[in-house]
Amino acid sequence: MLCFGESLNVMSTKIGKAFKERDPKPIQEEALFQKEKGMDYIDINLGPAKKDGPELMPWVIQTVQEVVDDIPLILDSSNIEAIEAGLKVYKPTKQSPIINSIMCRPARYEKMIPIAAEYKADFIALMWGPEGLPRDENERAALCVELLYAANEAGIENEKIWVDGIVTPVNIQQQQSVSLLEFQSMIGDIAPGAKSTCGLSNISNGPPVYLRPILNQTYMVMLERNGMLSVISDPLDEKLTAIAKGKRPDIVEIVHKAMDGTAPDPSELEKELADYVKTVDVILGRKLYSDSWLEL
Ligand code: THG
Repeated sequence: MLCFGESLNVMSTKIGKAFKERDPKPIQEEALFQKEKGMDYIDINLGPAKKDGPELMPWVIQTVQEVVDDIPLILDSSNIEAIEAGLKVYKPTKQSPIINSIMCRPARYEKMIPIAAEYKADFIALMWGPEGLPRDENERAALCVELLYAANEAGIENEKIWVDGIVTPVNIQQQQSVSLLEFQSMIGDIAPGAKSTCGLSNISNGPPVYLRPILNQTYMVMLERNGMLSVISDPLDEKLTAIAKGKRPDIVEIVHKAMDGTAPDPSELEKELADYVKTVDVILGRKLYSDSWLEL
């Protein structure tokens, strides 16, 4: 599982301030930190950046690449001019940079696909359609086929496209977490050769902070089993990265068993593994979500 560091992010107080004041130090420290934590890509998230995006994105990219030039970058902003300005100054890395993201809305993708093609950038294909979040895996599949067809027509092959079926908070709509798992297992057929990614931490957006890691870790293993290739994740969560990098086969095994319904009863397991079994049941909707699911 590839890990894309999420925390070079305008929503973080420290980084948001550094973006605004054009202070390179916190940004360079964060990039070096993510490298040390084993991140495979760094997501540079400016948010909407409506006003100064086209000036800010190239500045952040150059600031990061001054200290880390061997990790590819992900350009994350809804400001199209900011993305293009960033690609213009991007110092080539072994893997192509990734545009985050192109939505399944013709008015957006008709502008952005030519930019991806011109700069030979990869892009994240976000399954967000004209009516917003798709209702189920079949709507996700229909959006995916439409967007990848448009990209293929422009000469971009599936291998440069990272499909993002969209992770949603488990405490709001459990059914959506299952729908994404279903969609994930369809990608190989509907988009052969395409890669995949997701904003993993979205699943735990809402639940108490101390419960976020177990939700993120469990869902990552479940998604990987269904074909997920990468996650935009929290580099501070060392256990998550360890699981992603194959260092916790015991956790992977218990999650798979829980998915199949063949795990032992949680009462027969040590607490660490029992928590993963309980969390699989919550994500799959076998148990109703409540903040106290681990205590039950
Ligand atoms: N898909 C794609 N790109 C994405 C997302 C996605 N980019 C943005 C987001 N979703 C993924 N990135 C984050 C970044 C931060 C957090 C979650 C997802 C997060 N931050 C903490 C918070 O908000 O509580 C801490 C912020 C802080 O440092 O203060 O949860 O789905 N393609």
